[in-house]
Amino acid sequence: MATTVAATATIPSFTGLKAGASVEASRPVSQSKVTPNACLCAKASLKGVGVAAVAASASVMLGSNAMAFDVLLGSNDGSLNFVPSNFDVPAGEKIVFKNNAGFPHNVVFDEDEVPAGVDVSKISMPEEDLLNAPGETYSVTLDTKGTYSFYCAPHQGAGMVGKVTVN
Ligand SMILES: [Cu+2]
Repeated sequence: MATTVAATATIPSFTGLKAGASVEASRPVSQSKVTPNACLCAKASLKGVGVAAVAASASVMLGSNAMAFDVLLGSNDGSLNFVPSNFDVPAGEKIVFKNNAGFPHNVVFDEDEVPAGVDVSKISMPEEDLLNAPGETYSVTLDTKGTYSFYCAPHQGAGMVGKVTVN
């Protein structure tokens, strides 16, 4: 497990080093062939591209955070329910279910109470899968408009059910 994580973590820095090395290697060649003024221009435009790329990735991250709708699994007083249990989201907005209290929980969509053509197996957690740790999340994005009912398999009998309307 630790080995896998370490291997994955080295990939981005290796890519970064490679990109940096190729930029450095190309500089002496262009400097020897062009006037000092043109060289300054090339450096300035390279800098501009870097800033633009950083700005673009930052706005993408902000956008995805702003778009998420959060639902707590278990209320703060420990009762077994979704908070909120009945809500609306725009189509395509990410819904993030977050373990809060009284876990383990999960999120299963009711195959009889979703819009026609929606495959519940693609939007549900498997009934036997559970969120066990505090703060653990399950995210789903619903693209088809309509009303969906869902429940927590271990606590459905205790009334841990919910409804989302996608519009
Ligand atoms: Cu539950």
